[in-house]
Amino acid sequence: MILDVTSETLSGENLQSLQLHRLQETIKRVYHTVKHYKDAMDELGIKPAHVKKLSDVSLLPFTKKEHLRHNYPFGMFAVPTDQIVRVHASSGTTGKPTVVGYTKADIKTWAHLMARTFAAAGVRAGDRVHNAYGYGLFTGGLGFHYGAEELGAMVTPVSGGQTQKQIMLIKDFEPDTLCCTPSYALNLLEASENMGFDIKKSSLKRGLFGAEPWSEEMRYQIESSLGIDAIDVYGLSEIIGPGVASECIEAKDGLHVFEDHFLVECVDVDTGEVLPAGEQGELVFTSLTKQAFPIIRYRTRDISVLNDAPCKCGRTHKRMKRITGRSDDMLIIRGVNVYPSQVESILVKTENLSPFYQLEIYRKGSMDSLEVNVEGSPVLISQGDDAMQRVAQNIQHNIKDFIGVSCSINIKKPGQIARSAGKAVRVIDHRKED
Ligand code: DLL
Repeated sequence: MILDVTSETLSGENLQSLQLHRLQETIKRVYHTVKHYKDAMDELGIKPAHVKKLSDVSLLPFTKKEHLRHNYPFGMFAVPTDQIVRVHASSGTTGKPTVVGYTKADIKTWAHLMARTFAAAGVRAGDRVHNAYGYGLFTGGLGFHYGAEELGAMVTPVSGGQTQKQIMLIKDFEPDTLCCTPSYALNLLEASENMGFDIKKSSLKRGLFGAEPWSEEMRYQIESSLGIDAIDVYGLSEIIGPGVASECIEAKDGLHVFEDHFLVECVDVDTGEVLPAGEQGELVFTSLTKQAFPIIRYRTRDISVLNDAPCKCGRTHKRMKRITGRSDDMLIIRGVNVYPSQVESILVKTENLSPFYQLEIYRKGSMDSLEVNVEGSPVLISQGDDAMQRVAQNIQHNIKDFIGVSCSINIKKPGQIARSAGKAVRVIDHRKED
């Protein structure tokens, strides 16, 4: 079967009329089937018929994570539960997770979008995919799995963990495509070095990385140390899972949003006002084709910038810049806004460090303090305290210069920062423990 990607190059006018038709159908459907949406629209005096053009989407109420929590577990479903064939749930650090559901048709749509994600990254039928995203309630494992199969690739469903075994499977099965979080790619690199295996010389040609923020510098680090192309893949369970937006191998310059299935807006975090392309804000998505769990103007809390300039790959779908971080991950330290990914950019560029790091924030009295824990390379550690102190001072200086915040740096020995098989824990905010 040949993957149909014609919708990726629709002209602006054709794409917009497809989106408007799908938006109107979605609004009509949720208004009549999901109590939350009817109540929220009635409260604003909006009826489905008021949505006459695409920009009328801004008349509709936002949906927030708390609305999904209030309707736990199945209250946001737009079809009877006997039509649901799969549920996933997002991990949520506190309280109940958010539950999402899929009909058979939704699973097909998702597999199709993930097949397009693989194709955009340069994967073709017959290629071999090593899938180390976690299988389970998390959408990563099964999302990538179904997409690879839909494309006609051979998928090894390793899931996360058992890192040494994964290296053995990479050696023996000779995959060309690696799928995992960017931080886990670095774990694999470290494990292969410990096993005396040069992963750069392995069969791997590319990796599809996502599920956590990562910087351009981290991309460079992964590409140069694993000898692969590293492609950014974005999504969230509330919208469908992975398969919401993805980079193309031709440009690797922003992620194309699958606009035939999702309407994207970028809004001011504080006011909710819709921002023009080029301005940084929070991404908001409306699903256009989902049956079981349609979602209207979902506030993702993910910070990005939209770009509607043409891309050299020929796709007409808008691009979003790599995620800077989440609005709720933004640390405010003594009045300075700090995203962990900004610190990452500086650490990864510094010589003689390993890319494993963690930020800890403390409050003593009314004073916040930031501690950056980062592992030194074995070479640096062997050079002793003076050398480590020089590197620490250099990082401190760069963080103050580029981000504007003072911090202390703890250079750790290799292996002292916890490794994760999925999303890395980059921040421990001790202020929240008070
Ligand atoms: O992480 C879905 C996914 C799986 C995407 C595998 C890509 C690859 P959730 O667990 O619901 O779903 O977490 C969604 O993760 O709101 C972002 O904050 C973050 N995130 C996902 N992809 C990226 C990315 C999956 N490429 C949350 N860059 C989102 C930065 C990302 N952050």
